[in-house]
Amino acid sequence: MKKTLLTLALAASVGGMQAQNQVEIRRNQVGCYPNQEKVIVVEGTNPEGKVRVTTPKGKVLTPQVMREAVSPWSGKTRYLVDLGDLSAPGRYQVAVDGQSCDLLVSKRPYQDIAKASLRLFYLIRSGIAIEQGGAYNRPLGHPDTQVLVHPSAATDKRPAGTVISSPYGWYDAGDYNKYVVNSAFSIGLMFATYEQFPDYFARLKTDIPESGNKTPDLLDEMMFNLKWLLTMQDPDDGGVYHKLTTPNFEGFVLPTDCHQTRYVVAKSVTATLDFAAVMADAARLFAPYKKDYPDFPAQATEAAERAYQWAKEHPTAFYRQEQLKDPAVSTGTYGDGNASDEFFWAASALYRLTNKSTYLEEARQYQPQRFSTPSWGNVSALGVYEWLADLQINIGTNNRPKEAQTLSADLLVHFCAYCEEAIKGVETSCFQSPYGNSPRDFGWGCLAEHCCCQAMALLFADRMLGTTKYRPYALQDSDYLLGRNATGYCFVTGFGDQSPMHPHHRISSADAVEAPFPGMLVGGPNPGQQDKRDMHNATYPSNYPDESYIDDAESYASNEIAINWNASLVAFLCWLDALD
Ligand code: 9MR
Ligand code: 9MR
Repeated sequence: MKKTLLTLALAASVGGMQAQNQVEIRRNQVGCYPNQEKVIVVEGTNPEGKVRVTTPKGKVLTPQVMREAVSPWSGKTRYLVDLGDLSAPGRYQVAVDGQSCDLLVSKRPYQDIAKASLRLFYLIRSGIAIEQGGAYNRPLGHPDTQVLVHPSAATDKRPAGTVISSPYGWYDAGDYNKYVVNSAFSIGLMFATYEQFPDYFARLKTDIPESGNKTPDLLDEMMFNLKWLLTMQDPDDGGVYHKLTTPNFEGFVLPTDCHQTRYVVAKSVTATLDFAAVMADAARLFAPYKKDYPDFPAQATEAAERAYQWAKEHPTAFYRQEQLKDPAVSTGTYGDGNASDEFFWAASALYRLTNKSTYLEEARQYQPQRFSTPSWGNVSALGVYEWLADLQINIGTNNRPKEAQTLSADLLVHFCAYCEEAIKGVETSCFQSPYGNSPRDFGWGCLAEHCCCQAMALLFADRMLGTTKYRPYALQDSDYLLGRNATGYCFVTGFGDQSPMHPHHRISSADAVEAPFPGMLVGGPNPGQQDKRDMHNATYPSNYPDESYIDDAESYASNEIAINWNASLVAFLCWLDALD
């Protein structure tokens, strides 16, 4: 809809007034656990003596201001109020100066959102008709049964223009392409949580076509993408195409209205190693599900080992999109000029699968010297998680040689150092959370890469150490994500009372349903604003790092959705939900 000058001017003046007078209450809009700290953040007034909490039974409480915090970026003063011990489940009403909101306390506040975060992957499946999506049902689009080999990927046996079939898999994000790096990373991240809670996932049903079989729905969902990934390996040499893509991004149309030719392009060392790692994990994790997937573990093992071998022989085959021609390609790059972390993850996963000492040696060779949260561009944390899980299983046994034990122990030390560092700033933070206190916490995809992945790491640390020390901090990150932040958004679609309605997501924009798919995590505040020049109808409301977010479909740098980001949401929220 085009906005007239008058409405824009009105909005600006109202916005200006709001900035001065409006009292805002920021809180987790989804819900809290009974035994969790319950802090709200008030902006626009000093709420001392003005906060009223009405319990589900009608009792009125008057909590005090705990502290005030001045934003290092905007200079805004905010007041943190600890609502106290609201441990009885139910809906509490919170009022400050004429503003009010509710706060839900529940034994499993994240049950629905955790499930929706995983079910989202069903809704973004490509190459099949969506028939269990309710209002979001749609006919088959992107069959990908006739994909061309791009000149950059040509070999003697598969010259340019060869037609291959490469169906299924998830759409990457707001766009319709399928990228190996991001696909493998996303599955690997969800596998890390799956491995910790197989019983929880055995019970978690997401209402997908495979829900009736003997395999957990999470694994079935992963299989939908793994099937596609297998087709991305060149059967002749074991190398893996970097992506399956149109030359240019499609318009904001439905899958059935997309008509550009799709190509598989150059093989890359990073895609091939991520493929090797995730296939190795999948071979191991699917082994108990022979009834549904009898041949898969052997097939995945062979695919993983061949891919790894190709990568060893092509260690500098980095993806260079600018070199592609006939046609040139302008879609997402997932480019990365350093494969050490991919070698580390792949060697680690292959060692766990095969017990071959060569993989242990390679993993040691590429061992990272510090822990950084997992992202598509730095997958070393997925390697670390392999070793932490391996340690859990094999500790106190003679199953592992000394070198493997030392490696796990070293990585655990770095990992704990990271977690201690992560929680340092909470007492003085603006929103009572470990996430969001450094300018580096904000950027493209930050809510996933920095918020969810940090929180998941904290939960993992508790599990390794047998403590509950880090859990409150992880919960604080969920509070931030779900509304207790500078924008007031609960950043997951379909949840909370102010959540994104206009994500940069082609299907949600082009379909007839007003609400976007539920359960999608948006990228989040991004002061880089790399989309500014492409935005014609909207402007960022602020340049402050933590407020540089706009719920507008034009904003791909702050409001897109993506499989790796949703994977972090699954990994984090399912972990929390599984704990209780
Ligand atoms: O829709 C595209 C999105 O998926 C990507 O993340 C983003 C950055 O590569 O690009 C989007 O496409 C835009 C393109 O880059 C520039 N022209 C406008 C396109 C749609 O907004
Ligand atoms: O998640 C990616 C982010 O880290 C990069 O900064 C950005 C620009 O290269 O690309 C993001 O990935 C996009 C991908 O290239 C295409 N599909 C949409 C992805 C999410 O925006």
